[in-house]
Amino acid sequence: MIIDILTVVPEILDSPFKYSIIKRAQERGLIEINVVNLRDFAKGNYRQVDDYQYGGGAGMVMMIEPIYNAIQSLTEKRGGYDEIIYTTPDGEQYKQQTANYFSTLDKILILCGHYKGVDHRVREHLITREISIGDYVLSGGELAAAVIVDSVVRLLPGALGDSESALTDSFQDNLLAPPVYTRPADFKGWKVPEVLLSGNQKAIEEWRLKQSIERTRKLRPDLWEKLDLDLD
Ligand code: 6GU
Repeated sequence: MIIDILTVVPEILDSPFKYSIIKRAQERGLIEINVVNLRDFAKGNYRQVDDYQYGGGAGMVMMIEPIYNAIQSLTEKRGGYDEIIYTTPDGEQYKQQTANYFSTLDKILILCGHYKGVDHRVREHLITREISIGDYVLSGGELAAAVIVDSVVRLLPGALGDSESALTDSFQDNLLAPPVYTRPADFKGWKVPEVLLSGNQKAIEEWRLKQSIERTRKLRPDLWEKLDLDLD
């Protein structure tokens, strides 16, 4: 899978992909991540990428021309993208099922939003998906892009070891994951639930499912209601 990321602040993405699972996935050739500086496609001495908005108002807007040129150039180089994603707080809310879908693609481009956003013609004509990672505002789309990449890479076959299966992640079945424990079994009198030490695998699985259900009902009633609907 190829993930290209177009940004005006490539430095923000210097480190997120250098460690752990994402690093290993790159070394194994499962994924190629390229961070591209939008300014390289801007014109003039100042290589301007943003400008005042028509109609007035505070905040700069990302110009269409450098974005168009960058997307044209990258699209040609890659022979097309499966999705061109724009990160923006007013996009569709990112969910595990979106990550699952992205993980099935060969080539994606992520355009990171900045300032007041992009000239709306970019969204109308150049972008195929608009993604928000939650109902809060970030200074730019780079951290959102890193979130998307991380959530997608861990789903690629071979990215995780056997012991790290993504199938048991929270949200994969709309249930939160159960609590986990490791040694020691008793720390200052704080004990690990007895059933986990019992060796009774059936009882352990039942306990985990019950914990998942209880935690989901209590902490995420919105997921719990959806689960009820799914069972109908
Ligand atoms: Cl994708 N971008 C920005 N700037 N803020 C956000 C976001 C994205 N998702 C949630 N807040």
